[in-house]
Amino acid sequence: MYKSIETLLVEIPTIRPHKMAVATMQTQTLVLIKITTEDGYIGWGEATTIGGLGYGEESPESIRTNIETYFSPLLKTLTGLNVAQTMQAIKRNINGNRFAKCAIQTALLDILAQRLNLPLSEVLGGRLRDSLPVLWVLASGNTEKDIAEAQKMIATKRHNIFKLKIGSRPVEADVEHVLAIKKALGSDISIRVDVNRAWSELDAIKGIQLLQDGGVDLIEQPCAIDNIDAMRRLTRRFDIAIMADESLMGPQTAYQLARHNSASVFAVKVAQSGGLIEGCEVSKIAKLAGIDLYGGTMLEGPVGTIASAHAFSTFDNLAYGTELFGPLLLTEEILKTPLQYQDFELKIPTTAGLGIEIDENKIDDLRRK
Ligand code: MUC
Ligand code: MG
Repeated sequence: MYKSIETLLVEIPTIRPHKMAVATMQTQTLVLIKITTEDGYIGWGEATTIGGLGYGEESPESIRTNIETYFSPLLKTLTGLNVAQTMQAIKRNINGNRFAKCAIQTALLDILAQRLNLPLSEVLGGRLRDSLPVLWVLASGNTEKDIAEAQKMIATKRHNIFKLKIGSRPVEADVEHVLAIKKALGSDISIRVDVNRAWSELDAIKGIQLLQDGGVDLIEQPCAIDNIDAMRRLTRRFDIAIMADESLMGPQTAYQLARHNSASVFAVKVAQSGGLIEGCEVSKIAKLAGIDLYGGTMLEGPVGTIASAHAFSTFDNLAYGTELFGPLLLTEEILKTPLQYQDFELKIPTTAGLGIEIDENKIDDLRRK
């Protein structure tokens, strides 16, 4: 049934250095999966991560090795199964590897949706919207540059919500940086911060108080991944939204975070969840627990971005919008027709499958040989 499963590492420089507490990116390594069926369908998926092993426990190289060594031979033995049965067989045989599982599931759903001649969102239960709000992340590392970048985004109607990457400087210096940007952009512009788990609980108490007083709207992943007790205490202590990002690794952790009241918002990421379907499950857990939703990214290129958009389009409340801007951070386009960003939103394609056309020549030029 499956003729080939290819894993491509595609290197694309970013438009400027992207500075986070966990890594500074100058290039993004897209991990793309291409599945070709015996009857001629092609499905694409993406398993991109951030900063090699700087962000998570899977690297582009480990993802490719694991797909080529374990997933691909197994997939070729699985015939006559639907997507759910295929993923069940994969999960029974392969532990962990959420990013690879997500990419493979995406490619299989892309193929299924093409067979049904439906947009992928319909296979996931049905879209509730045709476009999604998208914020921009200011991470140049320089306050003046960040302000100029944000002002340009607002003037061109690309983004009017901003997330700032902090956590690599002392708390006071970070707070000064954030509040200078907040003041320059004005009270109508929503500013959020992502600490990428850099703070101790005491740092967090100090930083969050100052940021809350300064009019910031949301604090993302202030403390360590496993420290969900600190996240609970911070969520309870402050009025400002506290969002779980790295601590959220699929439905099981979503349930634990919800059960312990350790976040008021979930950043749903399809790769971190282990698949589009699992990302939708995380959204259901949040809904039942009264937790708000935000559509997150692992700074994927257009494949993972649009796959995420199809999944997020099925969420009935996305109170904090999305950060599906990954392709806009890259200097090269790998689609024949770029994704459409306009009026602060990303349009979700209405054609079959993912609804994108990959420029395979471009990928061939950029891929690691
Ligand atoms: C993260 O931690 O949120 C998402 C946007 C961005 O700039 O970095 C990523 C990772
Ligand atoms: Mg984050």
